[in-house]
Amino acid sequence: MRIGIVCYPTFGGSGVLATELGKALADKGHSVHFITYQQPVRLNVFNANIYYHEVRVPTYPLFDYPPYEVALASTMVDVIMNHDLDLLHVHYAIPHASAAYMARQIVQKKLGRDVPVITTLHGTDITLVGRDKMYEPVVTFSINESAAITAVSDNLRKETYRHFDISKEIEVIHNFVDVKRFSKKPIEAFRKVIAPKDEKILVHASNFRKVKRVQDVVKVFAEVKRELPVKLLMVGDGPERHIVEELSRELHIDEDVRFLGKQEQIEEILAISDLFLLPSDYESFGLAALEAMAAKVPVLSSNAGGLPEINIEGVTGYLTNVGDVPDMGRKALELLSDTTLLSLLKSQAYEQACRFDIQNVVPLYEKLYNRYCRMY
Ligand code: GMT
Repeated sequence: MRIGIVCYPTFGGSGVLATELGKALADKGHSVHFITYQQPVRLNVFNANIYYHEVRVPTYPLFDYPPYEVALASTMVDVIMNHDLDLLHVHYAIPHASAAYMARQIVQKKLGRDVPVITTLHGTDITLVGRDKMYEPVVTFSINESAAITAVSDNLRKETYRHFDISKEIEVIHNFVDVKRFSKKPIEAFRKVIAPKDEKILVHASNFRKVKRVQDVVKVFAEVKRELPVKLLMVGDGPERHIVEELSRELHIDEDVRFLGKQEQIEEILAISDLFLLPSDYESFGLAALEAMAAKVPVLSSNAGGLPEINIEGVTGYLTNVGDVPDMGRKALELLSDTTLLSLLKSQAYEQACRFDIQNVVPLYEKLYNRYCRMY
C-alpha cells in the first residue's frame, strides 16, 4: 500500500507512535509518506520505502497567524496525487483530521477518487485541546468524516464518546513498543557516572507540561531519598522544568537530580533505571511508561485515564490516586528496598510490554487499512 502519515514531528507520544508505525510499515514493504512540518525525531533511519514531505508554510506580513492548516491540506493533495496514495492516516485530530478532510474533498473533485482518511486519537486532542469551544465543532465534524477512527486506549474511546457527538464506531488499537529496541544491556560505565555508590535510579520522561505533574515526581523522590540512597533522572523539557529545578533546590535534593533534556537514546537511560515515575493528571495511554516496561523498568504511576490498561497494580508496578505523593513515596520505597520484589516486577513489566510489542500491533493497523482501501 501507499500510505500517507501525518503527525507532529516532536518528542510527543503521538509523533513517536506515528513514526514508529511508519517505519514498521516500510519494513514490511509498504511505501510510507510522512507529511509533517519538520523531520520527525524518531525518523532517524534510511529506508528506501520511506518518503518525507515537509509542509512549508509561506509567511506574509499580513498574516499574524500563518495558515498552517491550508499549507498542510495543500501538501496532502500534492502527495496524494503525485504518489498515488491509497490512504491517509492522521495522528492527533487537530488540525490533521480537518486538513485531511479538505484534502480528500479536493482530490475527489480533481480525480474522482476517494482517499480514505483514518484518524487516530491520541489524548490531548480530545481531553484538553479538542474540547475547547474554539475547536470542538471542527474536531467533531472531521472525526465523524473520517473513514475510520481509532483510539489508543479504551479510556480514550470512552472519553471521546463522552465529550463529542461521534456517530461512528471508534476502534481501540493500543499503542505499541518495539521491545527489541528497548531490551538494551545497561552500560555499566554510564550507570557508574550517575550512581557511583550503586544507588537505585528513578527516572521520569515527559514534555514537562502541567498535566504531567512533574513537581510530584520530585516530591516523591524527596520522600524516598529520606530513607534510601537514590538518584533521579529527569528526561525531556518543557514549561514546568524551571519550576521543578527550583523545587529540587528548595528540597535540598538537587545534587541527586539530573535534568538530561530531550534525549533521542532514551533506551540507554531506561536500561540503567530501576523505577519509572508517571504521576500525571491524565494519560490516554502513557507510551513513555510502556517504553520503560520494555526496558524492564517497573512503573509507579497515577491511576488516571488509560494508565491502568498498561500498568497493573502489584504486577508491573503500582498505581496511586492523582496527587497522592505520600502513597507514591511509600510504594516506591517498598519496591526499591526489596531486591526480590524489584526483580520480579522488572521481569513482569517486561512481559507486559511484550504483549504490546510492535509485531502484535502493526498487523492490526494493516488489517484496518485493507478494510477501508477495499471499501473505497
Ligand atoms: O502527553 C503529551 O503531552 C503528548 C501527547 C501527544 O499527543 O503526543 O501524548 C498523548 O499521546 C500519547 C501517544 O498515544 C499517549 O501515550 C499519551 O498518554 C497522551 N497524553 C495524554 O493523554 C496527556
